[in-house]
Amino acid sequence: MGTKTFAIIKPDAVKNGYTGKIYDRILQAGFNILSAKLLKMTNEQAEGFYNVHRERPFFNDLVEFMTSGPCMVLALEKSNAVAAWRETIGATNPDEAKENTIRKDFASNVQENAVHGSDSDENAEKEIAFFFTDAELLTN
Ligand code: IDP
Ligand code: MG
Repeated sequence: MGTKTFAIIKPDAVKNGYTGKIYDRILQAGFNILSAKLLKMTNEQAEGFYNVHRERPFFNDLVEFMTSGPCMVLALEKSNAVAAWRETIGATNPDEAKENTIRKDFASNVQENAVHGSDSDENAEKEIAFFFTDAELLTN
């Protein structure tokens, strides 16, 4: 299992003032932060990042949401990072998320669900490379 995953503190969470609280959850859960930056996604970035969802009915709304304000993108490190981070964030729909998960505590709804997490080691690598150069990632 890989040691890296990719996370986003999404525009709803930044706008609602949860950036610090979510950053704290990341550290509490034992992740090392290899890199982080605040940015406002362009349409091109959001469409590229979510390209796998292009045919889904919610795609246009998702792109509009992800470009609606600043977000924080992060490269995270931990053993079994992808599964560990998915466990920490909870189900896509906050109504189905377990207690004490980030989405349970900070998400507004199934679209504005506070955070992103990669779903596989392969996608984690691609997603990290989408937003960070190798030189921007801490090496231990
Ligand atoms: P994930 O973020 O838990 O991996 P995905 O199915 O990959 O969930 O969907 C990507 C993102 O698209 C979700 O985090 C959410 O913001 C949005 N999304 C997913 N399903 C729906 C939906 O049914 N309605 C509106 N937005 C959705
Ligand atoms: Mg996904």
